[in-house]
Amino acid sequence: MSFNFIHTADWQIGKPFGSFPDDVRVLLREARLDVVGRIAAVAKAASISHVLIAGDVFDSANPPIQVVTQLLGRLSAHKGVVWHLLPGNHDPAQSGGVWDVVKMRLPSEGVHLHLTAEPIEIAPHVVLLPAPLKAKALAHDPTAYMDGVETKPGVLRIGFAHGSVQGFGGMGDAAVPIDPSRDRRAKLDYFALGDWHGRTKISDRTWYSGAPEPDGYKDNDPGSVLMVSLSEAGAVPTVTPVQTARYLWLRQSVALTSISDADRIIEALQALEHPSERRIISTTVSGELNLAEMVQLEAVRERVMALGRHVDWDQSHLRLVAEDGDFEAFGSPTLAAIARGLKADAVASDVAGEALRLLTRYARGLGTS
Ligand SMILES: [Mn+2]
Repeated sequence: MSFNFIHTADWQIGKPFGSFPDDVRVLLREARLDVVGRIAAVAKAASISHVLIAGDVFDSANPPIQVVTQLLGRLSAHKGVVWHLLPGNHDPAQSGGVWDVVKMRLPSEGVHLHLTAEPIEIAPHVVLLPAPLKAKALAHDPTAYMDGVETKPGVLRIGFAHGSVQGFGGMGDAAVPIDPSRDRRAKLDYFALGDWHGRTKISDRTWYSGAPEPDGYKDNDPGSVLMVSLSEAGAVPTVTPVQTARYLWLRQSVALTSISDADRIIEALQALEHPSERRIISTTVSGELNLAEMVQLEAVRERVMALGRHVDWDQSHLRLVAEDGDFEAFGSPTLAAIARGLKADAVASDVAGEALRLLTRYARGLGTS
């Protein structure tokens, strides 16, 4: 009895991405919905019918109704794919919450909600053991009941839960403890977990799939789903990651001692295979530059801006090292005096440093941005 399925989690549909400009927020929200189609394509290409979404399907417990209808529309557009949805800590199963809204609009087939901790046979000889969350935090392990669930010999047992595996560095964001030896205790053939947004193998049978579309700069290997093959009860599963992400999120941090160090910023971006229109970049520069270099850095910044769909450029920790003589080139004794004053204050004040940078740009005819 073999069984193949896809394990994914942490879709966080409806995440607002409030710190981004409006146009980018729209793209990032849309990418989270679009990934449904890419996952369905992965399933169909491998003749897989079942997709397990291990919690945090929605970003919040009360999303706007159109977030729910949009997702249900995407899910039901793929005939032949059965989606198994599990509440997580972001979208716990509480009365009057998002799952009541989903239930009322459930398509006639293709979408299964697992709102109670009840084993269910999802295919012949395949039993799913879900551990839905009913609260954002729990003191007890919601998967403990799986140990006592009896199934017939030869039946495949798949655990399905959302939370933090204990003793694994407190990973994940849910305050829900899960015993890392649950797969052995409950004789699970596979344990599909959600919460940690990166792909992580806990044991041969226990995996976090990570989010199929990254939602932040965390360097934890997000952006794929897991294709899982169970050959027979008790056998070690074959787990194959498949990339599904649209956007690559990249955070770079470069300390500059001279302007030539800034080449590293460009080189790192040019080395990426992921196309620039699908990169979300955060670049932080620190260190010290002189006035002429500060002006050259503006050109670097403009090049970087063209190497991503969104670039968050932070140089608030970069210090301008200026000689008083530099300011005489402004051609105005008044401006030079102000610049000298700002330079003295910049030692203790970021605002004075930023004002000096802007004054320098302005005095050199470069505008004030
Ligand atoms: Mn979570």
